Amino acid sequence: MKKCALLLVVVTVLAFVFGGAAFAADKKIVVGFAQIGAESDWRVANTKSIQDACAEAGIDLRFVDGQQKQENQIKALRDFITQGVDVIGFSPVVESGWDEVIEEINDAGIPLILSDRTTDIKGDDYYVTWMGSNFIEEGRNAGKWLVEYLKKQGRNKEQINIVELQGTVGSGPAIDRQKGFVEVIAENPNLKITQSQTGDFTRDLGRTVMESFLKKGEKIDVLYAHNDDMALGAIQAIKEAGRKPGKDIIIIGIDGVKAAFEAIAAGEYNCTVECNPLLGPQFVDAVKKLAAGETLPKITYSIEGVYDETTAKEALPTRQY
Ligand code: GZL
Repeated sequence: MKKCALLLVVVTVLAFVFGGAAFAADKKIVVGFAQIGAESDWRVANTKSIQDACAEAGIDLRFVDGQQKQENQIKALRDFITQGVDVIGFSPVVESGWDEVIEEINDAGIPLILSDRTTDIKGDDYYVTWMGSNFIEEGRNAGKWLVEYLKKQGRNKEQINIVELQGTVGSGPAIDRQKGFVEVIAENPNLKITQSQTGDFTRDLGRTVMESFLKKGEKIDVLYAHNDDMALGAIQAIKEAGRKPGKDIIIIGIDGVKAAFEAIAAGEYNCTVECNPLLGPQFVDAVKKLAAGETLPKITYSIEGVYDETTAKEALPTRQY
């Protein structure tokens, strides 16, 4: 018996010394996941995907909802270290402010999987793998769709005023979706962003900020929202202002949630750029590969589409989130 115990200690020490995690062969894999919150339909679908995939794989998932507060996520990460979980999964609510706790995770020798959002920490040796979307590409796709749509409408010479609902200030998707969109419209001098403010990725704030945009009384031709939830909230404000969403004001959002497809089918929304939240199976696959000692790719991008009134209605029955 003593020999087995000694062997187990040696294996565990070696695993930590060589920076590997010590997955005990005879027990369930324990994963700590620090989620951002439940701020949008996208996030709710993302959480369900991770929880369902972990349950199906028999993984012991310690799941914490950070309620969109960085301090809650940092506390959860520290708790996972204390619990000695095998793997930590994490979607950082904003890009900065993680250096200290990430160092503690690395010092504890617990492998870190980034899912969805990223941090501004330099280099990529602090995490094992990252899976999610190319947010700059999503912003570019939104801009490209708008340029094409205006061309088809014969409005590519008209001065077009765009209002923008940004995501959570300082978050990867907000920074990069703005970057990608601005890159495309900069090539079209008739397109101008006249008002831009954060709606923090929520419907409520999307509605109230859109109300304030409308109250200014300036010409508004397009709404570009960094997620569908803010756009869906803004649609309420547009209707309350006696305007026709999808007609008087062209509306473009990102995520591809079911409610956006339904709004497009109803003629109240024009385009949604897909951002796949169903990362659970990919996340579990990465955990299993880690436990098997396999190496993982640093980055895995989701494959995503762009949907508008020509495609959304047909795709609606197949949508999973
Ligand atoms: C994008 C994700 C964003 C969604 C929002 O990958 O981080 O957060 O676009 C969600 O709906 O709140």
